[in-house]
Amino acid sequence: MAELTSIASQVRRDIIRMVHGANSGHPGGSLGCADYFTALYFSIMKHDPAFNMNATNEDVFFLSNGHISPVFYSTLARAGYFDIKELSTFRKINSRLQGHPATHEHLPGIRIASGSLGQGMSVALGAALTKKLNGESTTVFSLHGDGELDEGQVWEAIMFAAHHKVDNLISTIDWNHQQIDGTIEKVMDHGDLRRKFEAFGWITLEMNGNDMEQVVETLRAAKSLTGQGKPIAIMMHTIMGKGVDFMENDHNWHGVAPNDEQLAKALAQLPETLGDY
Ligand SMILES: Cc1ncc(C[n+]2csc(CCOP(=O)(O)OP(=O)(O)O)c2C)c(N)n1
Ligand SMILES: [Mg+2]
Repeated sequence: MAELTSIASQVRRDIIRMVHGANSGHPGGSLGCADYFTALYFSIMKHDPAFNMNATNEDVFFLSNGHISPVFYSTLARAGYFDIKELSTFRKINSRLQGHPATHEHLPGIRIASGSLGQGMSVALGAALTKKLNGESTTVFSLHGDGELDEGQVWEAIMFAAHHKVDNLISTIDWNHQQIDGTIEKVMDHGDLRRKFEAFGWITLEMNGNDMEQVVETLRAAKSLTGQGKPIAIMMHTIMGKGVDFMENDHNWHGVAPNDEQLAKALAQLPETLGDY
């Protein structure tokens, strides 16, 4: 557990340094999801950093809220998909690390373009059904922002998944109660998300997404619930900007880069554990 927590600290440093280096990007949601990504790629998923697009006999992850690409790129690099030095090219011209992930750049670990919100669950369903047809006993994971649930396509996918008994899919909702223009409650109140997923026929779990032990335990529990005829959703409580005190719980850090002074303040709060890129 201590090792995972220390990896997550480095991922958070990478996020801050990448967004500062590009002077643009999305630190808030990225910081909030750093523990989830670390647990997934360093403990939960069966995956191979010698990347192949088809992911045959591997677990597979789809990021639907593509704007939090910094946490995805850092995790992939730290897990060995590509050289950590490439993180310094984030959002630069001709970089493989574009602001929103795309397959065009052929960055190892990226299997779909995302950033146009609402589409990732549909893609994850396709992959999950394919794996079932192929007789694989692997799991498909997906991550979605809570603000992203304003997109109608997600609810079509939620219905489809239950109807077609896609029970090898674990979709996590980053329930940070923040989105681009303010709180979820102010922009579009979802009410009780967990009860909604249950009403749509999913098995649901809930966790503190910023408590590594809980994240690992809940993801393990979710994996053990696959194969029971129902898709699985995890309501993940996170804090936008987690780990950097002046960014926490503030939607203004959804998509703004820290200046030099803010960078120094942030890095002072995040121990360098694996070595900066
Ligand atoms: C289809 C679509 N509509 C609107 C946007 C603009 N947009 C980017 S992020 C965002 C808010 C998303 O909220 P959430 O998923 O909760 O992200 P968080 O702020 O928590 O990181 C919006 C509306 C988009 N990227 N795609
Ligand atoms: Mg949100």
